[in-house]
Amino acid sequence: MVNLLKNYRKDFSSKGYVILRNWFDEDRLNLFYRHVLNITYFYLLKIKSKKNKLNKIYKSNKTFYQKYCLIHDLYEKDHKRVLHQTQRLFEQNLQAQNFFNDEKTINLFKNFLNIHEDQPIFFHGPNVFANRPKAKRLLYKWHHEASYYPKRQNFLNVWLPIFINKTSKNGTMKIKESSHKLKDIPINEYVGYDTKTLNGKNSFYQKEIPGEYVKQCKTKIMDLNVGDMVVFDRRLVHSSSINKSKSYSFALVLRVWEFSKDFTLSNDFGVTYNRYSRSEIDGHPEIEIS
Ligand SMILES: O=C(O)CCC(=O)C(=O)O
Ligand SMILES: [Fe+2]
Repeated sequence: MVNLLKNYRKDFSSKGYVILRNWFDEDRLNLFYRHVLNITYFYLLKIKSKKNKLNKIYKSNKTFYQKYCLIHDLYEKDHKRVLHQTQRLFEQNLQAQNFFNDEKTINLFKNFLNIHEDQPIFFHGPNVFANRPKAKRLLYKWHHEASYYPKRQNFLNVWLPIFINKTSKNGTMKIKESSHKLKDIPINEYVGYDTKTLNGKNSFYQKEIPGEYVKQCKTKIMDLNVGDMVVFDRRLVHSSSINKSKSYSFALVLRVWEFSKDFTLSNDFGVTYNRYSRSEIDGHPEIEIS
């Protein structure tokens, strides 16, 4: 294990990411799926008008994956925001966080963070990232996590497929190999994915790194099976991709952080320099500069 860890660390520093194959077993994943479904079910039960349909799905003999997809279909049209809230609930749930809580995984995280085993680490997440067939509204352009958490100098991104494997067809994440070593890359801020979704109410806030600044880095498609996980550097550039298949795909995302390198005493992982309101951001997805 010690030698293996050394090799992982080497890859992590040179390429900015490491893929850990078969890291989680089936029992652990199934237990986690049960928590995901239960948290989602009991939360959405509060919406009266959909209660009967929700109960029918929950009590059916379908798989966790099928039920979770049907639930998404049921709330996607009229209750986008509530659905999104459920995906952010897991970060406040002990059983969901426990998915990552074993000695092997914690040691790996501390090793990648380059800290002593006694030094504490913290979880920001996990959250579920849903990739709905053909939907662009909730996809991320090229970006790195460092710009979303500007005061945090030492943290990891963890990403893994849940329920079904991620492939180039069903909307997986793409990364730019070794892009964590790039310096002075510009960031374009706006809300939406393209001109059609620009300023869309329920769209993501983009801190896009324009593609031309990372074109020299090799693009790697995260073709990962359920049970695999990728851990990547906070500066590694990555993006979503469109789900061209007919079924949903889902990822579980987590940030693992520690505070020893940060010039802040805030206990808020997401503390920023300034808070602008979204309407004051003068960005646009189609800015071109010469
Ligand atoms: O899964 C995706 O499409 C993007 C996820 C992402 O940006 C992240 O985990 O930081
Ligand atoms: Fe990201």
